[in-house]
Amino acid sequence: MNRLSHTLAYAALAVALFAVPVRAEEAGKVLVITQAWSRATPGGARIASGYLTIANMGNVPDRLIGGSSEIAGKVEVHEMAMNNGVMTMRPLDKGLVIEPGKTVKLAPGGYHLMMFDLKSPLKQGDKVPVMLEFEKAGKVGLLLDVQGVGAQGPAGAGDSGGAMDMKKMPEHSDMK
Ligand SMILES: [Cu+2]
Repeated sequence: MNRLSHTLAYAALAVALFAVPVRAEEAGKVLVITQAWSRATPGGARIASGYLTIANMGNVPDRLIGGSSEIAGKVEVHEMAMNNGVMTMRPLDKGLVIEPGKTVKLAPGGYHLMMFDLKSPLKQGDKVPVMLEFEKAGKVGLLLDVQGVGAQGPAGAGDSGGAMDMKKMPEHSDMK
C-alpha cells in the first residue's frame, strides 16, 4: 500500500514536470497571421494604420503587446470605437488578447496597428516590414501589403469584404 502511493505520487510529479515546458513551447508556435496589409499614405501624412488577422491555434491565450518597424518611429496597438457618437481611437495599454481557438481581426473601424513618424510615404504595392511583439510568442516578423488610399481590405477582398469585416467586429471584443 505504502509502496503503491509512493509510485503514484512519483508518476504525478513526472507528469507535472513534463507538462509545463511543453505548454510554454507550444505557445510560441501557434499563432497564424494572415491578411497583413496597410494603405498608401496620402500627401505628407506621417502616420499609417496596419491591419492583419491573428488566429490562436493553441490552448493558452497570448497577447499582442506592441511592435516596431524600420520605416516608422513608433508602432502601437490601437482600438477604434464610437464614443458619444464620435469615432475615437486609443492605444491598448494592456495589449490585445488572442484567446485560444479564437481569431482576432485588426481591420478598418476596429483594432489596428498605428505607425507613427513614417520615414517615407507608403505607396501602393510596397511591402512594409513590421516586427510584432507578443507576450508569449515573442517577436514575429511580417510584411504589410500596401493597398490603395481608400482600400477597405487586403488585395482581392474588395469593398464589400471590408464592409462585412466591420459588421463582424463585435465578435472579436476579446479585450481585458
Ligand atoms: Cu490608431
